[in-house]
Amino acid sequence: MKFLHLADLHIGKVVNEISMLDDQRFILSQILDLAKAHGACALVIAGDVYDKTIPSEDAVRVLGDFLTEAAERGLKVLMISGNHDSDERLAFGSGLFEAGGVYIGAKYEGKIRKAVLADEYGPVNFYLLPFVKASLVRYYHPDEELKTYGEALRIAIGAAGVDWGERNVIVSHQFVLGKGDLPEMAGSEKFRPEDMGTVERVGSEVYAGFEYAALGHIHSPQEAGGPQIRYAGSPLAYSLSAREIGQEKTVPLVTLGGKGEDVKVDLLPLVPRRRIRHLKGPIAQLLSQENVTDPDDYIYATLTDETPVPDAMDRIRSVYPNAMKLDYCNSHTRALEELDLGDIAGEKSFDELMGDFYGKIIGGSPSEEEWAILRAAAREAGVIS
Ligand SMILES: [Mn+2]
Repeated sequence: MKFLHLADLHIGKVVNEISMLDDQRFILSQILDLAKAHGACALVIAGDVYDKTIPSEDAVRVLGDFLTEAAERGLKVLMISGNHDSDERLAFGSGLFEAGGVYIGAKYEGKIRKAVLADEYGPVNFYLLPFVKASLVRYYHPDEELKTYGEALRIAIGAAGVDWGERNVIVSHQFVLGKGDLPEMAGSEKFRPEDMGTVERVGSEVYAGFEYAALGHIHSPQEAGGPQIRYAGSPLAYSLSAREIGQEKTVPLVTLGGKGEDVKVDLLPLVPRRRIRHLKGPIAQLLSQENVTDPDDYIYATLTDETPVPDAMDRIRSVYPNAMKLDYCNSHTRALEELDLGDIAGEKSFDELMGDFYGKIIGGSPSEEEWAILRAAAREAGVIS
């Protein structure tokens, strides 16, 4: 049996004020073509289906069209909710959808939903475990001593009645440590690993015994503790972080043989409708004709000109209409980075500091009205009394 592993679609995502819906439609259609070209019979979607708990009408339509198209092509869909999804809303109609081969595990209510597909070797059980917090699992298993997300998963999986003599796949959306290491973030995740308490970190050993663990949550494609425990990563770059710009996004094609046979994972490259690219240099160089390629791409431009360029963004958009972001890197920005704020502040009063700052940035000194606004803000922030 072959299936594609997707995760973190974030349908409806907006990156630097640009809607990704057309890009998402494009990449989802490419994924359907890949499924056909490689003979996959199912799509696994490991959570963060939508970007928001209340998705826009357009986002709902994109998912609806995608599921309909998948079902029309005879593909089964196995989907869970992630922390960005509303479990209740994603669960809507899931009982009905099953007749169309769309299995949704969006809401944990004490038992992991199991969907059974079959191939020439027999059944394959897909355990659809939505994103869960320890408190939710504790609510349904009050007799169990559990504090961490790892313990919660162990208990939830333990209660699922998995037949380890059969082939089993788990779909899960959690913060998983691979062999004790933190996962490598892409930059578009809405959390930082250093903010994740040890309670929320799940050891990859909780997925031991499954033929494959299809994970979601981290947007960089990677293994998490073994070749058959994987983050698919998001299908598109969703941030302008140095790591995610230019990162090749892939979709794992998982091939299951009979019980005990090796599980094969091939990473199929995805080609976005528009790439996000970071260009750096003086504006004249960036916009000179011989340097301009793929003008429809999403451009993040860093200008190295020493003086601010008038109407810089308009000029860039006249060549790159989908430019997303503009900033500068020159001797002034470098000097700012090197400034020691403690040094500058020294023993100066609020009025002296603000006066200096205003003089440097705007020139002159603030008007009485501006002083009133500055002092009101400072009072509110507790800086002055
Ligand atoms: Mn995500």
